[in-house]
Amino acid sequence: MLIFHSDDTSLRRARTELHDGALVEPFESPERVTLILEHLKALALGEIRRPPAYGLAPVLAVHEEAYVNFLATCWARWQAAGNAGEAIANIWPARTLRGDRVPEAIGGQLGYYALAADTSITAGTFDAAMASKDVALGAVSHTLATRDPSFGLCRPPGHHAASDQFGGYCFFNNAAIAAERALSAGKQRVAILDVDFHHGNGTQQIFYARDDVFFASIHGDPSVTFPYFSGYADETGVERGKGFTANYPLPPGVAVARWMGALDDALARICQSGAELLIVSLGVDTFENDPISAFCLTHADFNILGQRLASAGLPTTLLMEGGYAVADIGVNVAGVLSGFERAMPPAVDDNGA
Ligand code: OKP
Ligand code: ZN
Repeated sequence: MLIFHSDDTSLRRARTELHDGALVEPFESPERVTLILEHLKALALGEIRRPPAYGLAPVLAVHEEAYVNFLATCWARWQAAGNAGEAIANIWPARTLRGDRVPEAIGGQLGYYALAADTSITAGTFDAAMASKDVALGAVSHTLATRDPSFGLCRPPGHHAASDQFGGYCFFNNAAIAAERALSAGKQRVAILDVDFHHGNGTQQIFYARDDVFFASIHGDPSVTFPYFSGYADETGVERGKGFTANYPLPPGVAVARWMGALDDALARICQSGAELLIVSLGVDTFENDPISAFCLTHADFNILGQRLASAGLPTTLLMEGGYAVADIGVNVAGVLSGFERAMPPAVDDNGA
């Protein structure tokens, strides 16, 4: 399958992540992409293509302009304010404070636009986020043009990014940007299936009141897992979007058979939804040895995941989200992609033979 990648995703090289009360080296590192790429090359899993630059218009189809401007200028303003470390939020418009005013100073704006303190903003962050969404757009454009599957090696990930919030290592919502492109290319309905360990709160928020994008997510129970305030089973959409969101929260350590059951249910709902395109938010932090997650998928399970995704029979674009067991990340991603190819129906030629 065609693989989309940009070296510019490595422009994000954060030094600090606030984790368990300490500033640590970020889990979401450029090495993740390097290792996946090495592995996909070694297995000759597909041609690797650099996407063109699609500019800001597709970003503004999903994100607020003021938010995009904030991301574009944050690092320069943070430095100009004389701050020594990376830009990390430490105050929010929490429940007892006002959430209806955007402060003027960069420290206040960080809290307004951040949804978590785990994600610093640094010198190359905006450029890497632009490259990441270009990777997603290149991949989905290929699938739209050919109906062939594609894989976008996005980094930073996107599924926690909401219309005007960043966090959980995400800045632009790559899957949402890709879905909007499919709709503007004429698709009537798109499905996004999020199999990352963490709930895709940003993707859910962006499409929560809409019926043109069906969103399903299988993830750690938010009552005990990041992002804590989103991803419960009773979140099913509002207004026109009622019934177009499906959440499958599962307890830490859940048996893989139960996880696969949720996957089958989600895929059945996607097939019933009338979706003409499937976008997979592919996190492999469901792996048994992931350092920040609590599911138990094995190498072999990722291959099965790929096969089941293909069995939906839809034109499919897979976009990279999380996965932090870096020594195994290449094997796990390759497992999904090769499982998908193995289960793909044979190509039908022009005579329908
Ligand atoms: C991003 B993606 C750990 C809690 C915060 C945030 C996890 C972000 C995951 N102390 N960690 O969904 O893989
Ligand atoms: Zn995750």
